[in-house]
Amino acid sequence: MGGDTVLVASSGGVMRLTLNRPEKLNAFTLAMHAELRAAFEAAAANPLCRVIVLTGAGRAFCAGQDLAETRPGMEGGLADAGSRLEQAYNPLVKLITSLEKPIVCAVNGIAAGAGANVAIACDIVVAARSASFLQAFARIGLVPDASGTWTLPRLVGPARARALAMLAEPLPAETAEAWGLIWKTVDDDKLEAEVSVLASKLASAPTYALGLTKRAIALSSTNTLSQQLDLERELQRKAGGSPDAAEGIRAFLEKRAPKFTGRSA
Ligand code: T3D
Repeated sequence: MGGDTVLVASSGGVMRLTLNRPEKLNAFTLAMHAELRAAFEAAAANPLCRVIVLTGAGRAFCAGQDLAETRPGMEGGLADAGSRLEQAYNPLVKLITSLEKPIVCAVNGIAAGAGANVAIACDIVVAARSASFLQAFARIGLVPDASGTWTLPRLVGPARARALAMLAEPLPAETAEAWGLIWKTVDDDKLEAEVSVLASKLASAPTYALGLTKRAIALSSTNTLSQQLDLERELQRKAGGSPDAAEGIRAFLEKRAPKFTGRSA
């Protein structure tokens, strides 16, 4: 699995996906989208995979859409920029946000355009201190996509979302952390080690319960409190019936560390 533009490596329950066009700052092409989707689908289907780490090769995380592939014709603008969203970005974001396993994004350098928005669509975002997040769209006459107009205001509030999108200035990783856009910032030379510790921890966590947790948090954006309470009741029924819940509670009572399998039954 994987290909030239997305490297895939699996070990100890962790599937690591590396965007691999470093000479073009890992800008997305349709070929890269196809490889990335296939890798996420494989991660979803493989019970041995309990956490996915997404990162970039070289000095950048991802510079968004490859503008050489987008290239407008001589006359007017793009023929149909919406079709690329329909074909590539929207399915990718839906896959990431509906995949019921934790996805960690290790932002190793600049994340621009759709690259920034794919990063913040992941569950836990850890960035190198030198990284930044750039809503580059206004610089080229486009609107934020890859769920940016949905995710940004929810994470940082509408005032900051509007300024980030309209001014298209890079947001340093530390500010992104302070504003709640990402989980945390670490020193550049510690990124790999910190993400590896985090991924190992998640790989031995109760994966089924984490997946249901992800579902509940996603649905909270449209549910009323009453609907959310009903949802929690249903999901707790499912989680409570899993072998990991029995193991977690037994381990607590026996004063030992739990050994979770990640399975639903
Ligand atoms: O239909 C549709 O396409 C709609 C979909 C839209 C989704 C989007 O993501 S739109 C937003 C697209 N992304 C951008 O506008 C960002 C473009 N890149 C930049 O602004 C800058 O590269 C950065 C600020 C990210 C980094 O700047 P810097 O100075 O560190 O690097 P650089 O020199 O600009 O880039 C290094 C190389 O990567 C360079 O190639 P070269 O000249 O050495 O051969 C550059 O052209 C290439 N590169 C960087 N970003 C892209 C890219 N090539 C193609 N597409 C890119 N997005």
